Amino acid sequence: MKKANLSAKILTAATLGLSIFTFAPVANANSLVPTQEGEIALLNDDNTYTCSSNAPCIDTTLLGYSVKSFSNNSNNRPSLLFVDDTTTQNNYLKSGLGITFLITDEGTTSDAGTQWFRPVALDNESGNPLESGRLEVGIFEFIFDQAVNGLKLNFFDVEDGGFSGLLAINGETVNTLLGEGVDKNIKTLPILNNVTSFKVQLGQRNTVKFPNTGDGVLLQASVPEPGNVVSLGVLAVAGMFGLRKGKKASQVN
Ligand SMILES: [Ca+2]
Ligand SMILES: [Ca+2]
Ligand SMILES: [Ca+2]
Repeated sequence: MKKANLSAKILTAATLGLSIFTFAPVANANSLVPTQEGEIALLNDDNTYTCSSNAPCIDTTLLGYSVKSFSNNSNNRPSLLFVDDTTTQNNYLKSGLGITFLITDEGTTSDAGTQWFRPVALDNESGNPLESGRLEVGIFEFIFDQAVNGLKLNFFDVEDGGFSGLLAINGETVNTLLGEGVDKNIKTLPILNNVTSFKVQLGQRNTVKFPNTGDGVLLQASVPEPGNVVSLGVLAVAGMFGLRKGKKASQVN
C-alpha cells in the first residue's frame, strides 16, 4: 500500500470514528463493543493476539480489555469473535473460505444500527467456519486491565435454555445460565461490580430445538462511567491499524 493511500485511509477512518463518537447517544457512549465492524484480535496463551480472517483486525487492548476464546465438548475449536451490525452485509475470508454476515441472518438478526459481539463457530475437524460463518456460538473470557463497576451484559436471541449465560466472574465459576426465550429476545443480567474478568457462553451447537445447527447468540457489554474504560472512536480506529506499541496483533488469513 502506498503511503498516501494509507494516510488517506487512516484519515477517513479517524473521521468516521470521530463522528461516531460525537453523535453516539449517551446510553451507548460506554459500550465495550467497538464501533467498527471487524474481527476481535483474540488473546493467545503466549500473550500475543491473533485475527484469523481478512476482516479489519480490532485491537481491544486500546479499550482496556482482552478477549480469550475457549473450547468445550461441543465446540472443540475455539470460535472467532467479530463485531457486527446488520445494517451492512460483510464478506470476509478465513483461509480462503467465506465468512458472510447477511443483513437478514437465517436465525439471529439484531436490529440494524446496533453493534454486537458476534461469534463464529468453527468446524471441530477442519477449523472451517460453519454455516459460512453464521453459526453464532462460542465461549469467551473478557479480561479487563482494571476492575470495572456497573458492568451490564445483554444477550441477544437466547432461544434454547441452559447453555448461554455467565460461566465465571473473576475466574470463579458461577454458571448463571439463561432460560429459553422468543425470537429476537434480549436478556440482561443483573449489574456486575468489581469485575476483572468475565466468561460467557454464547449459544450452543446442535440443541434440542435446533438439532441440525444450533442456537446462535450475540453479546453486548457496557459500563456506565466514562472513566472506567477508555473507549471512543479514535482509539478504536487506532486499534484497527495496530498503532499501539507493546502488544502486537498478528493477522492470519
Ligand atoms: Ca454487518
Ligand atoms: Ca446465524
Ligand atoms: Ca438464537
